[in-house]
Amino acid sequence: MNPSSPSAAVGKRSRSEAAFQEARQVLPGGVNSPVRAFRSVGGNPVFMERASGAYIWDIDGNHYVDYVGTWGPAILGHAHPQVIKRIREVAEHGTSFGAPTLIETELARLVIDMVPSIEKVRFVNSGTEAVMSAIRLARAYTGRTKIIKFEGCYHGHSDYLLVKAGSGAATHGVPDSAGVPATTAAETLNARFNDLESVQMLCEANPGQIAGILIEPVAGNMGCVPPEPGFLEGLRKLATETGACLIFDEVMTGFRVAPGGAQQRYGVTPDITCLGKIIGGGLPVGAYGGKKDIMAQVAPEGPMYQAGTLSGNPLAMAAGLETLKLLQQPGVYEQLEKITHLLCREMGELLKQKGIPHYTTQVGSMMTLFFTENPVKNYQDVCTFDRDRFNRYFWGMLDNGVYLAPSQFEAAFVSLSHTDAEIQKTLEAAEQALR
Ligand code: KE4
Repeated sequence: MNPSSPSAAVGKRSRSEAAFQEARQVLPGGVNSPVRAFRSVGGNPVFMERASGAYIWDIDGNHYVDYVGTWGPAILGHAHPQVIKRIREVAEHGTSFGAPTLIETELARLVIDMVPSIEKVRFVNSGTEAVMSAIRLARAYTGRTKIIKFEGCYHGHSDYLLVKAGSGAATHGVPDSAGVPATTAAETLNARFNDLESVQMLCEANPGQIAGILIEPVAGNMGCVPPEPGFLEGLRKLATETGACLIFDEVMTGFRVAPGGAQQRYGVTPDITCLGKIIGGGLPVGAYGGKKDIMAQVAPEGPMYQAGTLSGNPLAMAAGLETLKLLQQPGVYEQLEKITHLLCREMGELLKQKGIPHYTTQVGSMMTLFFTENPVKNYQDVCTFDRDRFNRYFWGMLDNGVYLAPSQFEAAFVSLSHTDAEIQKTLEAAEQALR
């Protein structure tokens, strides 16, 4: 039990504690992805066993209203019966052949129909792979090497993108992880989210060298931070003027904030789009796509090499296809928007009553409650949050049956399975957690 957590409405978590001690013997940090280790909130992670709809159960038998949603894919709710049924049916005939299958073309056609900028798409196995490949594509297409990204945005763990602004911020980045060569990092520049001038300055300092401007059109990895009016339009204009590719990393926002992602919601068309999470319906799928003349660079059609043993495997394609089909049903996105707005409104009211400084953001069915009184427009603003208050909130919510991302720098995800009942449970938990 975390020392700062109040008495638990949820039962003990002793099996999780024991499981974590064992996992640490064989897995670095006891996990297969760092954020799961709960390091930023202190204490040890909860081991989960099953999930259904809006709920997840831990190995001690406690259950929680889930707002992590496996970091985005579970937009329908966990274990949707039609998705599970489809996975079972396809698995009976084999999971992967390493050969073309009809279902890859079917999913590709659906993605092309849904996402305005995509005329051709390549499936890969993660968001990291999608963005890594998109950068190589932008470099192949433009013949240039430098990439502009934005502080606070995360695009997976490829070397090109584990890069922060260094002393020579205007002309080169520096590694933000051990193992990333300085020479690699030097090709990546960091601008400030919602600050067009910071992008303009980098373009002027590196004339004719920018291969791509890469952005999460709605930031989700510094918490949910929407683009200010005109910001995405300004990036579009800059990319066109300078000959750089505008790359939208829609791994999180794709099929989340609108059927056609952020590019549909905000009416700004990128040159290359990266997808992940929801597109796999909970199985490992990523994708990158764009106009035919850009995608013509991709092998075997063109000179840019990219490959993958399990890319387009029928099992993952089936999960993604079934998920996207279900998302196309009438009223789905209105329902997601409505229930998420209810959550934001009611939580805001509660914090106001308690006199707790906060700033809430929502785009579609992703949202973040920031424990800061300042408006949040970029990464620097997020960093003003009250860490102790957040950590007490996190553990209080967990102890009262609500599972949140263990970091202020993450978004919460609402699914089609979240109803008024789950919002009510969340408010009751918050009433306890925010005492
Ligand atoms: P994956 O390689 O984790 O599938 O995708 C990387 C990625 C790329 N782009 C965006 C916008 C992303 O949000 C992500 C991954 N998101 C994190 C959560 N913020 C995944 C959770 C984790 O790293 O364990």
